[in-house]
Amino acid sequence: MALERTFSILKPDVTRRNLTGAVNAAIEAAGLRIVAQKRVHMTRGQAETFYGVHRERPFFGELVEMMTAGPVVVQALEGENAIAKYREVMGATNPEKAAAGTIRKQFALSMGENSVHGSDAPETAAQEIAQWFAGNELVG
Ligand code: IDP
Ligand code: MG
Repeated sequence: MALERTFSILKPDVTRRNLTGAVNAAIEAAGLRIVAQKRVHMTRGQAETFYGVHRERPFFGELVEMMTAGPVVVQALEGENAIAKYREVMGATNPEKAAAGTIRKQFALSMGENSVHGSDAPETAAQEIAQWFAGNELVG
């Protein structure tokens, strides 16, 4: 299987509770390598662009508020089958439904404040990485 990259965000509920190291430990324990990482405070415009696919959903306003409420850590992760692997390590969107041992089961507070984002497909992974990182910031 080929080496793949996915895009990750440690959401404001993680930075607020000082859990960035704990979440990164779970990422690395799963065999994913953090090949780019930076802490940013998203603007409303950046959050709206990033989650544009959900613009018509009833939770969109709440989602943008939550993503801009504090700093986040944006990351690119690399590994075998990284996109599916990270979705597995993250767990279900609703933490009550997330499997034992997953990041969301361990750390998420609610459906909204669910600690992490991970890309859902190769096309979105490439777009999301390009939205946040220049080529020379990715060091595998
Ligand atoms: P995902 O993050 O597991 O891919 P998506 O359906 O793409 O889930 O939703 C994006 C994000 O929007 C979720 O991670 C969560 O933060 C938020 N979200 C999704 N559904 C709801 C909801 O019903 N209420 C509040 N926030 C939600
Ligand atoms: Mg999604």
